[in-house]
Amino acid sequence: MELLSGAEMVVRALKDEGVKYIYGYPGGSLLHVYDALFQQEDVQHILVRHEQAATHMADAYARATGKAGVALVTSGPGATNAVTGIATAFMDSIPMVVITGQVMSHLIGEDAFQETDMLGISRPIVKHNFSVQRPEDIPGIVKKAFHIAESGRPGPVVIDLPKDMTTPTERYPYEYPQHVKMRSYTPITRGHSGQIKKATDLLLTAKRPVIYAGGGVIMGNASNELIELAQLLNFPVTNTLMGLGGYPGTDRQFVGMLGMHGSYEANMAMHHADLILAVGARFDDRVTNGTDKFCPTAKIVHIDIDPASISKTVQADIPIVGPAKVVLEEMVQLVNASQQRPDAAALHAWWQQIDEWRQRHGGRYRTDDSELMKPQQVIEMLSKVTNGDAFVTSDVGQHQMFAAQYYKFNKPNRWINSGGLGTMGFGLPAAMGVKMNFPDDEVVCVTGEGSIQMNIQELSTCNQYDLPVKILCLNNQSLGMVRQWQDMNYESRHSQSYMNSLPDFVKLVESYGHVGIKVEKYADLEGAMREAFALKDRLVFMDVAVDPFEHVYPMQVPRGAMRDMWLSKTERT
Ligand SMILES: Cc1ncc(C[n+]2csc(CCOP(=O)(O)OP(=O)(O)O)c2C)c(N)n1
Repeated sequence: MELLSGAEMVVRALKDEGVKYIYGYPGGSLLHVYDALFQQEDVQHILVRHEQAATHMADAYARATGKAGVALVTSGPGATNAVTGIATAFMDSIPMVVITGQVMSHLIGEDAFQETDMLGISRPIVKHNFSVQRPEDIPGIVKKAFHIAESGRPGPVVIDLPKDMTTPTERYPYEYPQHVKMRSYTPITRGHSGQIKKATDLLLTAKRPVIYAGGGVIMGNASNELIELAQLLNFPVTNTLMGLGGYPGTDRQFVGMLGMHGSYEANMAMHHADLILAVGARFDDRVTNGTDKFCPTAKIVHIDIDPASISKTVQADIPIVGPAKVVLEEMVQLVNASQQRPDAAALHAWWQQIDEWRQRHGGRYRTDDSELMKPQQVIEMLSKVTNGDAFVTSDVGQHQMFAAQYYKFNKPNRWINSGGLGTMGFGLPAAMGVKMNFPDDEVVCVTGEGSIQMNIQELSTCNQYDLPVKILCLNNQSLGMVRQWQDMNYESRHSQSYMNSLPDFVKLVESYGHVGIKVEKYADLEGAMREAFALKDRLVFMDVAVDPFEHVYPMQVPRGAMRDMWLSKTERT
């Protein structure tokens, strides 16, 4: 058997796991590992400019592919800089393996230089964490880390690696395990047949059904099965922010996103439904609004791979624990085998009602006579110029909601945003992580001038590795989403939400070696965007001035029912 040092084992195990890129930043506790990386070419290391970006790159790779991304950060400040990225992945159930350097084992607990208790810090924001205590355990731990991260309900796994576990002069037999055996961890592989049958019977008697599908459909690779079932039954489908693309955004049966900034028709349909089929969605507070008023007439079927998600905030009438793909497949078979179909007249009336709601609001916004562009117009143009085919990452704020509402995602894994934690600074590194792995696809980061400045240093990484992403900055010169809440709840007292002293973004990106375009008039927008996308090999930053007073609507009234919404600055349901 081959003899390798702990440092070499880390790198070899990643290679044997099929990892091509890892994202990271070196430091004292990882020097042996970095030396091992230097001496091989199979695993390529991407040097970011801040560890947070490394985690977001790994995370976005996972969101686009379903496979765990890998980040490598040093002990102490390197590891704490990665915490936001780990929490971001955790909140959205994203598979990721983060290797954190640690001080020598004998120094742990002594407040050694750059010592941080990463097991303790990361415990509430990881699916699992490991501390390496014997170098010979490294291959098994790496194998388990990937298995845990990617199986069941996915999530981030931290491997804390004391420096003395990687000493180059100490060598041990290396063999990468083929299989994982963990008695205490056996993720479920199929749903309970009796429950699936009961749920399917209920679907076949529904008169006002809605399918509410979340990020679990995307990460569970269940989009095709969702489409098949929805189309077989002619049921309306709404997606959560995390589920967009799980059902085609341009299909007639799609009623838009639901929740706080969901479409009028999606929220109205939810409120009036008699049956809700929730798939890979967790009834979070940004979806349900006041849970005591949530969907008062609906029976709820809830499919989720994580039993802890079921009946956590809203009681399910028929819970089904299992992988979305397998459960939906079984439902499709049962529907196909059944003679029964939902009452056609009732379903027709339901669709008429939904179409009426659609016409009433249908994602409208006002353009006025001024030359100021509306952010919605900019996203609609992006959708047109990229044919709805791009990978779109986003930061957090109004621009994120406009992108979710107005970009029509027809494919899963293409809308990449931080839904659960809402991490400003996610968008650019996420776009980089996707572009690195999908070099022939268009990758656009929709951002705001607030968010982009949280990881703008990564423009340097983009230069080093030739990552020609496009950045679309909806520049409203303010922390728009904060300002909107201040308008709506604090009589427009705009406490600390104006962004003064903004850089000249065009000059800034030029200084990093990229191209900047400023757009101030709608008449110039399409030309500018087409020019940006024509520059295939260049990173282009589009600094687009948009109406600073625009709000995102609909917006649910706090603690109300799904149907309680503001539809504009002056209209309420
Ligand atoms: C790291 C972080 N800090 C603070 C917030 C709170 N927050 C949410 S949206 C927002 C404003 C974002 O401003 P900008 O990026 O300019 O986007 P806009 O809303 O103007 O489109 C803030 C401060 C956050 N989500 N993340």
